[in-house]
Amino acid sequence: MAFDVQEFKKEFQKKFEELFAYGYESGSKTEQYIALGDLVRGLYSDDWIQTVTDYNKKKEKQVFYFSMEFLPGRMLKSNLLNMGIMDCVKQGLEELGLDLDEVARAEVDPALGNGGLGRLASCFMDSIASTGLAGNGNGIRYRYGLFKQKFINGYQIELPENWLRNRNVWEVRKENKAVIVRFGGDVSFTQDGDGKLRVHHENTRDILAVPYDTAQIGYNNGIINNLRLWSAEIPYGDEAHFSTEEQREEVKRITEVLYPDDSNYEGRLLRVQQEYFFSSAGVQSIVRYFKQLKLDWSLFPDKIAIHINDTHPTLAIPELMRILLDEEELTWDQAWEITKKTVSYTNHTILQEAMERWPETMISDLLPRIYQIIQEINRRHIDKKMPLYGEELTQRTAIIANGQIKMANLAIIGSHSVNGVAKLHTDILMADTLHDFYVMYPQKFNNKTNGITQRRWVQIANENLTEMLDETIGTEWKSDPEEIKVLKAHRDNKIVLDKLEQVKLANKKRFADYVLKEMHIEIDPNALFDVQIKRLHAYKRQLLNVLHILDRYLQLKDDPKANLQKRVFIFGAKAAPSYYYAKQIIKLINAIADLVNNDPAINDKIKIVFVENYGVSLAELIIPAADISEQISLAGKEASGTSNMKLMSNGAVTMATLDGANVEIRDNVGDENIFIFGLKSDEVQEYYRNGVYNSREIYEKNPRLKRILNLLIDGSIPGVETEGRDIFDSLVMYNDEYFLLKDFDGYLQAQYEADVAFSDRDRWNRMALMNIASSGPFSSDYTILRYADEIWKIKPQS
Ligand code: 26M
Repeated sequence: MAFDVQEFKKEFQKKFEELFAYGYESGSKTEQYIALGDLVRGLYSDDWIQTVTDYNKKKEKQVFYFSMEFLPGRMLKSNLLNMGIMDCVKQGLEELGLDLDEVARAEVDPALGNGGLGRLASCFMDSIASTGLAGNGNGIRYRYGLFKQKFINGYQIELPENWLRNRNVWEVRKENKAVIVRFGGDVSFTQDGDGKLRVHHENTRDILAVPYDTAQIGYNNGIINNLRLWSAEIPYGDEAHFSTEEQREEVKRITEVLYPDDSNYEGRLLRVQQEYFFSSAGVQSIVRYFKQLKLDWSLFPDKIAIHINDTHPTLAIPELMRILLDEEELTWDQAWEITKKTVSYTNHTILQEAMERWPETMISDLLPRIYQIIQEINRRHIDKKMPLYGEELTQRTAIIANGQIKMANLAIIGSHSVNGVAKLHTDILMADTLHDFYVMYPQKFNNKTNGITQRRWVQIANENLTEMLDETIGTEWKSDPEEIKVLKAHRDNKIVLDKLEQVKLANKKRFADYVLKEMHIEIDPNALFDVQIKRLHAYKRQLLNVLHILDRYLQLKDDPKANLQKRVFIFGAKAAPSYYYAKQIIKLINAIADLVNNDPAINDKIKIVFVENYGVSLAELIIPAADISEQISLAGKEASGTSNMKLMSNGAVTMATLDGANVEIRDNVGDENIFIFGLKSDEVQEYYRNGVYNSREIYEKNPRLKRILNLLIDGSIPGVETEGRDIFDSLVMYNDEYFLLKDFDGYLQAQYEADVAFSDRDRWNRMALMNIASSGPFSSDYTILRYADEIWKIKPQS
């Protein structure tokens, strides 16, 4: 983008004065940020309009990525980077006496997602624009994002996250693009003169869906796509139907707050309202766009792809059917062909408790017409498959059973593609979780291993590494992430390895400063930084990490001079507010942190840092500072993981079970550059099947482990009387559902091997280098190009 520093300075000052009617010097950081954001938005508006105009003119096929969650992180720097004006703006601000990083920190991080699934959606939005694909996001503009986490006396407390407290400079409200979403009402049919059956849907409760659009800027390519988030409002001129405060509240409630669960489904009416609200609004605006192209309906799938991120937007399927049948008067067979060809679905979990199933009566009351359509889809499915696959298998694939509607079944039957998010995950879906469907529709199943965007996770989060890479291998890797592999040629180059060590050290110092300032804990940047950052869940086994820490603690208690590698254990994790056990683990970790961090006998050999309110912004600070990446879920449980990829790209060495995408990471980086331990997925399956696992026996027979576990119940850790007992019981008395005790020995061994490796600086730096150099294939750019090529059938714009 043509733009020079002097011009920028003038424009910035002008913009600031226009907005705030005084000079920028006297403004707050927030005001400076708003002025800068506003200016930047003005700079890309032409390209934004141009991109949309081009797509429309060329009638290019477009993908619409439907997701209940997006976790974009702060957008200022990523917009500057992708527009190619980062350096210019940085220098201009500097000349005005301002620091870009400080100004950027004034942006509120929009936490409109829970974790992996939401962040993946945002990496994908960046990659879709950056690879030059015509794509759009479709989601919800929650008034409140994921709760803000606080620790009080070591317990997690949830506070509302009012992310819109300052002006959101990136969004554009588009009232003229609003649509009506209808709930409830009565459905009736009449036979008209022309012999056609007409559907009448009356007495509905009508909600206005107003879109807020945010630009998704491609990397140095002039392409700007759109992320559309919908907000629920009272329809204009319909105030009569919403005369009571209660009625008005009900409307607002629909897009008020993000559900803070990422693994446990609950059949809540409000949740399904949210799901239908944004699915319907999205489908309606797509149909409106398609109609303006004036093409035959049969061409719909040639112009539109709708991708559903997990089952949350599955109602897009019956909604598209409804519009094609009732409003556009296509036949069932025409509508069904179009719908199937248009929709594709990604599965993100095999945990049974996370599978969405809605009570039939809830859907029939809330969405009577949609319910009829689901019934008809189900009826036809059963009729068609029964003669081919027999009663039993066919019934297991039914959408409606036992008074429940199974969303995954609807998503698979109503789409042409079903994908998992890592090779192992997809294999498990085909062989196990979704095996019945795999028998019926083998051609629908495919794998798309997740990816991340190195633009945010390396270029923005890790400027030190970026600079070092540019000096060492040039800048190719920035536009073609695979090119980072040429770094491998420097694996034995002592100068490069030392530089890499300096980069890591600088990042560790930056994090140490944060920890000192915000948490008043002093940590040594020369210690090994051991990082586990992800939602708190039993299957992710943060508790296994804790058992390892306690093992070190006991060694140092026995012998304060024990020759152990100095480590800082870093945790970031939110627990779902209703997930009692996860919250107990948070309390336990905080209690152990208090104990260990303040025990002089430990001599600072162990420090534990559990950051409050982990999210995208904190990830950007922690990941560049990590030495070890903890990816220790029970094999077969973590669909993919993506923090594993972010940490690897920043030179952390992975400590992992063979789960999710860890398998592919190992394949790429090689056994000598990763620490693998623990049960394999098929071994876990076998234990579940034959039921011979006995954790109590391991406890009794392993004195080292027994001593650790006893710490939980003998008062050694102050403040965790009930938590210690409950957690002990889950492991010893209730047979340790996630096999922590079984994997304990292997984990310890791998950890002590890591100590040895870390103490050999050249060896460790080489491992870090090999991880960075092997991370290219995990770019979401490649993932997205595979979605585009194999599922969506759309091509990058030239
Ligand atoms: C469902 C119903 C009600 C309320 C919330 C939910 C819900 C929300 C988010 C369920 C699951 C949600 O996310 C699951 C998730 O984040 N899965 C992760 O997806 C990542 C991207 O594919 C993977 O890398 C992780 O392994 C997987 O756990």
